[in-house]
Amino acid sequence: MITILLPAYNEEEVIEKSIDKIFSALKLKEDYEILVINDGSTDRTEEIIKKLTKKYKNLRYISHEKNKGLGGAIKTGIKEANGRIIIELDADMTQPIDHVAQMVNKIDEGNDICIASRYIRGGGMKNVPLWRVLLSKLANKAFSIIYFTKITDLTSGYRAYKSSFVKKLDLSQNDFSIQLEISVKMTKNKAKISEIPLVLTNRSIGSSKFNFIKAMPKYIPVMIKLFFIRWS
Ligand SMILES: Nc1nc2c(ncn2[C@@H]2O[C@H](COP(=O)(O)OP(=O)(O)OP(=O)(O)O)[C@@H](O)[C@H]2O)c(=O)[nH]1
Ligand SMILES: [Mg+2]
Repeated sequence: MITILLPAYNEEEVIEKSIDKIFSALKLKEDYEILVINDGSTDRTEEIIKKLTKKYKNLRYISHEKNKGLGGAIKTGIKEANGRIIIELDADMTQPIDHVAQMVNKIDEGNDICIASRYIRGGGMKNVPLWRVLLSKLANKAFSIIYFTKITDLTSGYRAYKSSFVKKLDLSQNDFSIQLEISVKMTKNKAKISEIPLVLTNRSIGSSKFNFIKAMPKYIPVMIKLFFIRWS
């Protein structure tokens, strides 16, 4: 069994399309479940997912009463996932679903994590505003040096984990920095790491939950904390 983990916060415009797309396009040799973490959405996200559970028996969801943030949602998802492999994916259809089979293969080859990376050959971003491209590129370059890791895209939200490995990590971040935290802790714990190229497209449905101005000041203490964890 494989778990497709979808964190969703106020995604009423895209969540149905996203789930329909996965169930129609994803062909795996093994059973899979979609696990949606509805993170205290205040729009119709929960109502839509609930309706879809009648259509798809392999769709499960967990709702947080209040919004905990992306990290809070990912932590719940990792804990509750039944799969031997967990594939984490954004709910906004910006990442092509057809990479999943390849990522499953990478885990089956003995890797503990496979990241869909924008920064290896063949990867990139399409229609994403230039300031975000440059900022993300620069930050990830710096992260891979500071944390001395093979991972080139430490903040990618599209990745596969060997369940037993990621479930053992002690995770604490509740916001977008959870991706960085997992990347650094995987490295620290000597995980076998692999990457495949990802071409990320800009979100065309719904609205972005990433607020750079809000996120940046919170990121700095996390970066420092992770530095000490990495080198302790
Ligand atoms: N559970 C949960 N999910 C969240 C939260 N914030 C964002 N997400 C989800 O995390 C994923 C990534 O958020 P996005 O808004 O797409 O952020 P982004 O990919 O950096 O930016 P855009 O694609 O430009 O919007 C989406 O599936 C969101 O629904 C949150 O507070 N809780
Ligand atoms: Mg997105």
